[in-house]
Amino acid sequence: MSGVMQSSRYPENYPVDLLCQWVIQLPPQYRIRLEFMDFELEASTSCQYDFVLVMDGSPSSPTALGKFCGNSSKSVVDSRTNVMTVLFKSDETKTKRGFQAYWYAQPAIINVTPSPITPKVPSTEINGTGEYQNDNKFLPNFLTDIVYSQN
Ligand SMILES: [Ca+2]
Repeated sequence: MSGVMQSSRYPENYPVDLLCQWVIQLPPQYRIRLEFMDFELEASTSCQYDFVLVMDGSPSSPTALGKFCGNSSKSVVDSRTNVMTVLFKSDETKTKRGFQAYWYAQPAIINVTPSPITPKVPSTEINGTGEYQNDNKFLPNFLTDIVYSQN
């Protein structure tokens, strides 16, 4: 799963007074990586005129991941959920080339609470010298801490 998004009329200058929104929603076991390949918006100190706002989650309950303008975009933005919303706004003056970005799905890394492991009682044997030895067949705990979800 992947796709490309770009500003209106790219690579020609984008129009004024624009408000565009892209919502990428993937199955829950995926996360979204957004990579900007080209980025040129009107620059302003706090990106209040023209900007790209990348948000985690749906438009109704978003969390900001980054707001970009000018020539300086963070080149890669990763979502924390399976939904990413990208907003592009331009004001009434000054336009630039705009942006082009590529997004693709990545499998989520899910932290699973490890289920309790019943300790095995080490079996013992008596060797030739009469000493006890463990057979050391315990599962290492860390193997259950991280599960890579695959589908
Ligand atoms: Ca502008």
